[in-house]
Amino acid sequence: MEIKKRSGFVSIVGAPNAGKSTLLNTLIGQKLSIVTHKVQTTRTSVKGILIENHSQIIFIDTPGIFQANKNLEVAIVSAAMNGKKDADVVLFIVDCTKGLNNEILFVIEKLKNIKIPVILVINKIDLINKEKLLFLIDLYKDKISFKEIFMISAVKKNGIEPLTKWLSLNIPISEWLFPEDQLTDIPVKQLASEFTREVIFKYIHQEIPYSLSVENETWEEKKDRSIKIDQIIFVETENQRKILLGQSGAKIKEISIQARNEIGKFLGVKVHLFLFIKVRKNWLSDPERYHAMGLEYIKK
Ligand SMILES: Nc1nc2c(ncn2[C@@H]2O[C@H](COP(=O)(O)OP(=O)(O)OP(=O)(O)O)[C@@H](O)[C@H]2O)c(=O)[nH]1
Ligand SMILES: [Mg+2]
Repeated sequence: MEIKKRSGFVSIVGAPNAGKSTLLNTLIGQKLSIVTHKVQTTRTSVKGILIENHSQIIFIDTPGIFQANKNLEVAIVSAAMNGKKDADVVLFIVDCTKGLNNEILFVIEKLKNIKIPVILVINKIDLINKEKLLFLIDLYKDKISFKEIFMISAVKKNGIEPLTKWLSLNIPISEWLFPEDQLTDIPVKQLASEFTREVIFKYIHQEIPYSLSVENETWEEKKDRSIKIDQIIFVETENQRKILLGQSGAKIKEISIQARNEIGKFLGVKVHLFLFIKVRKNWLSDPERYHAMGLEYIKK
């Protein structure tokens, strides 16, 4: 009997910080989407492509869904909602340590009437005991009719195989939609600026990461194969610039070293990274900057 090929889109959706990007990276076995302990890390959708037997599963990591207020928040949530529109399966991921809180209920509300099959993936099971987990499954089960429920730890890579197996058998029968060797749709250069943003999220503890963006200014491949990258970090105020710089530029230096290592590791070549901080007042209401990030600017 001829085995049919399958190919389809699986949208990973959930509240902020549920572990969506961690799951994508674990599934693909490579860091494609940045991860931090803070909410609203992911701003645009990132595709990661996995081949499992005869199936090509295209995962879409989306930004967290939450009650958005500011312009940038509205744009990020809109990107998340768009991410699930074209999906063949919606993978709804919850952080089980949160129980069934308002954040999760908010996402459930958004998923209630969709026609696409929804599977529930209960994440971070390394952090709670079995009894509590069983109790939670019952709570979640009542809310939407899920096609299937999985329990995983995206960080510890537990429970991943049954999930990918199920998906490989339940996405549509189709020719593969992407070339066999393609892993992602995120351009390498964009990923490089994302790595810098990730480091800033980790090093700066104020609200600043939420009001900055990182863009590549130049990208120069040298004869010795090393790459010189200039990136601009846009902030909104002079004060934010000062915090990012640190005492005599110590902070930005630390960030730059860390980001250079991350980018170099990913590209597999030596990287010379130069970071520039620019104050651009009101960039958060400048449609151009949103387009540069791959977001749609929606006026609030
Ligand atoms: N203990 C534990 N921590 C996890 C697990 N999965 C993710 N995390 C942590 O949860 C935090 C958030 O992970 P992300 O992958 O950035 O979450 P996200 O859903 O993509 O977040 P946003 O993009 O901000 O919406 C990080 O600190 C992860 O290390 C898990 O299975 N177990
Ligand atoms: Mg994320």
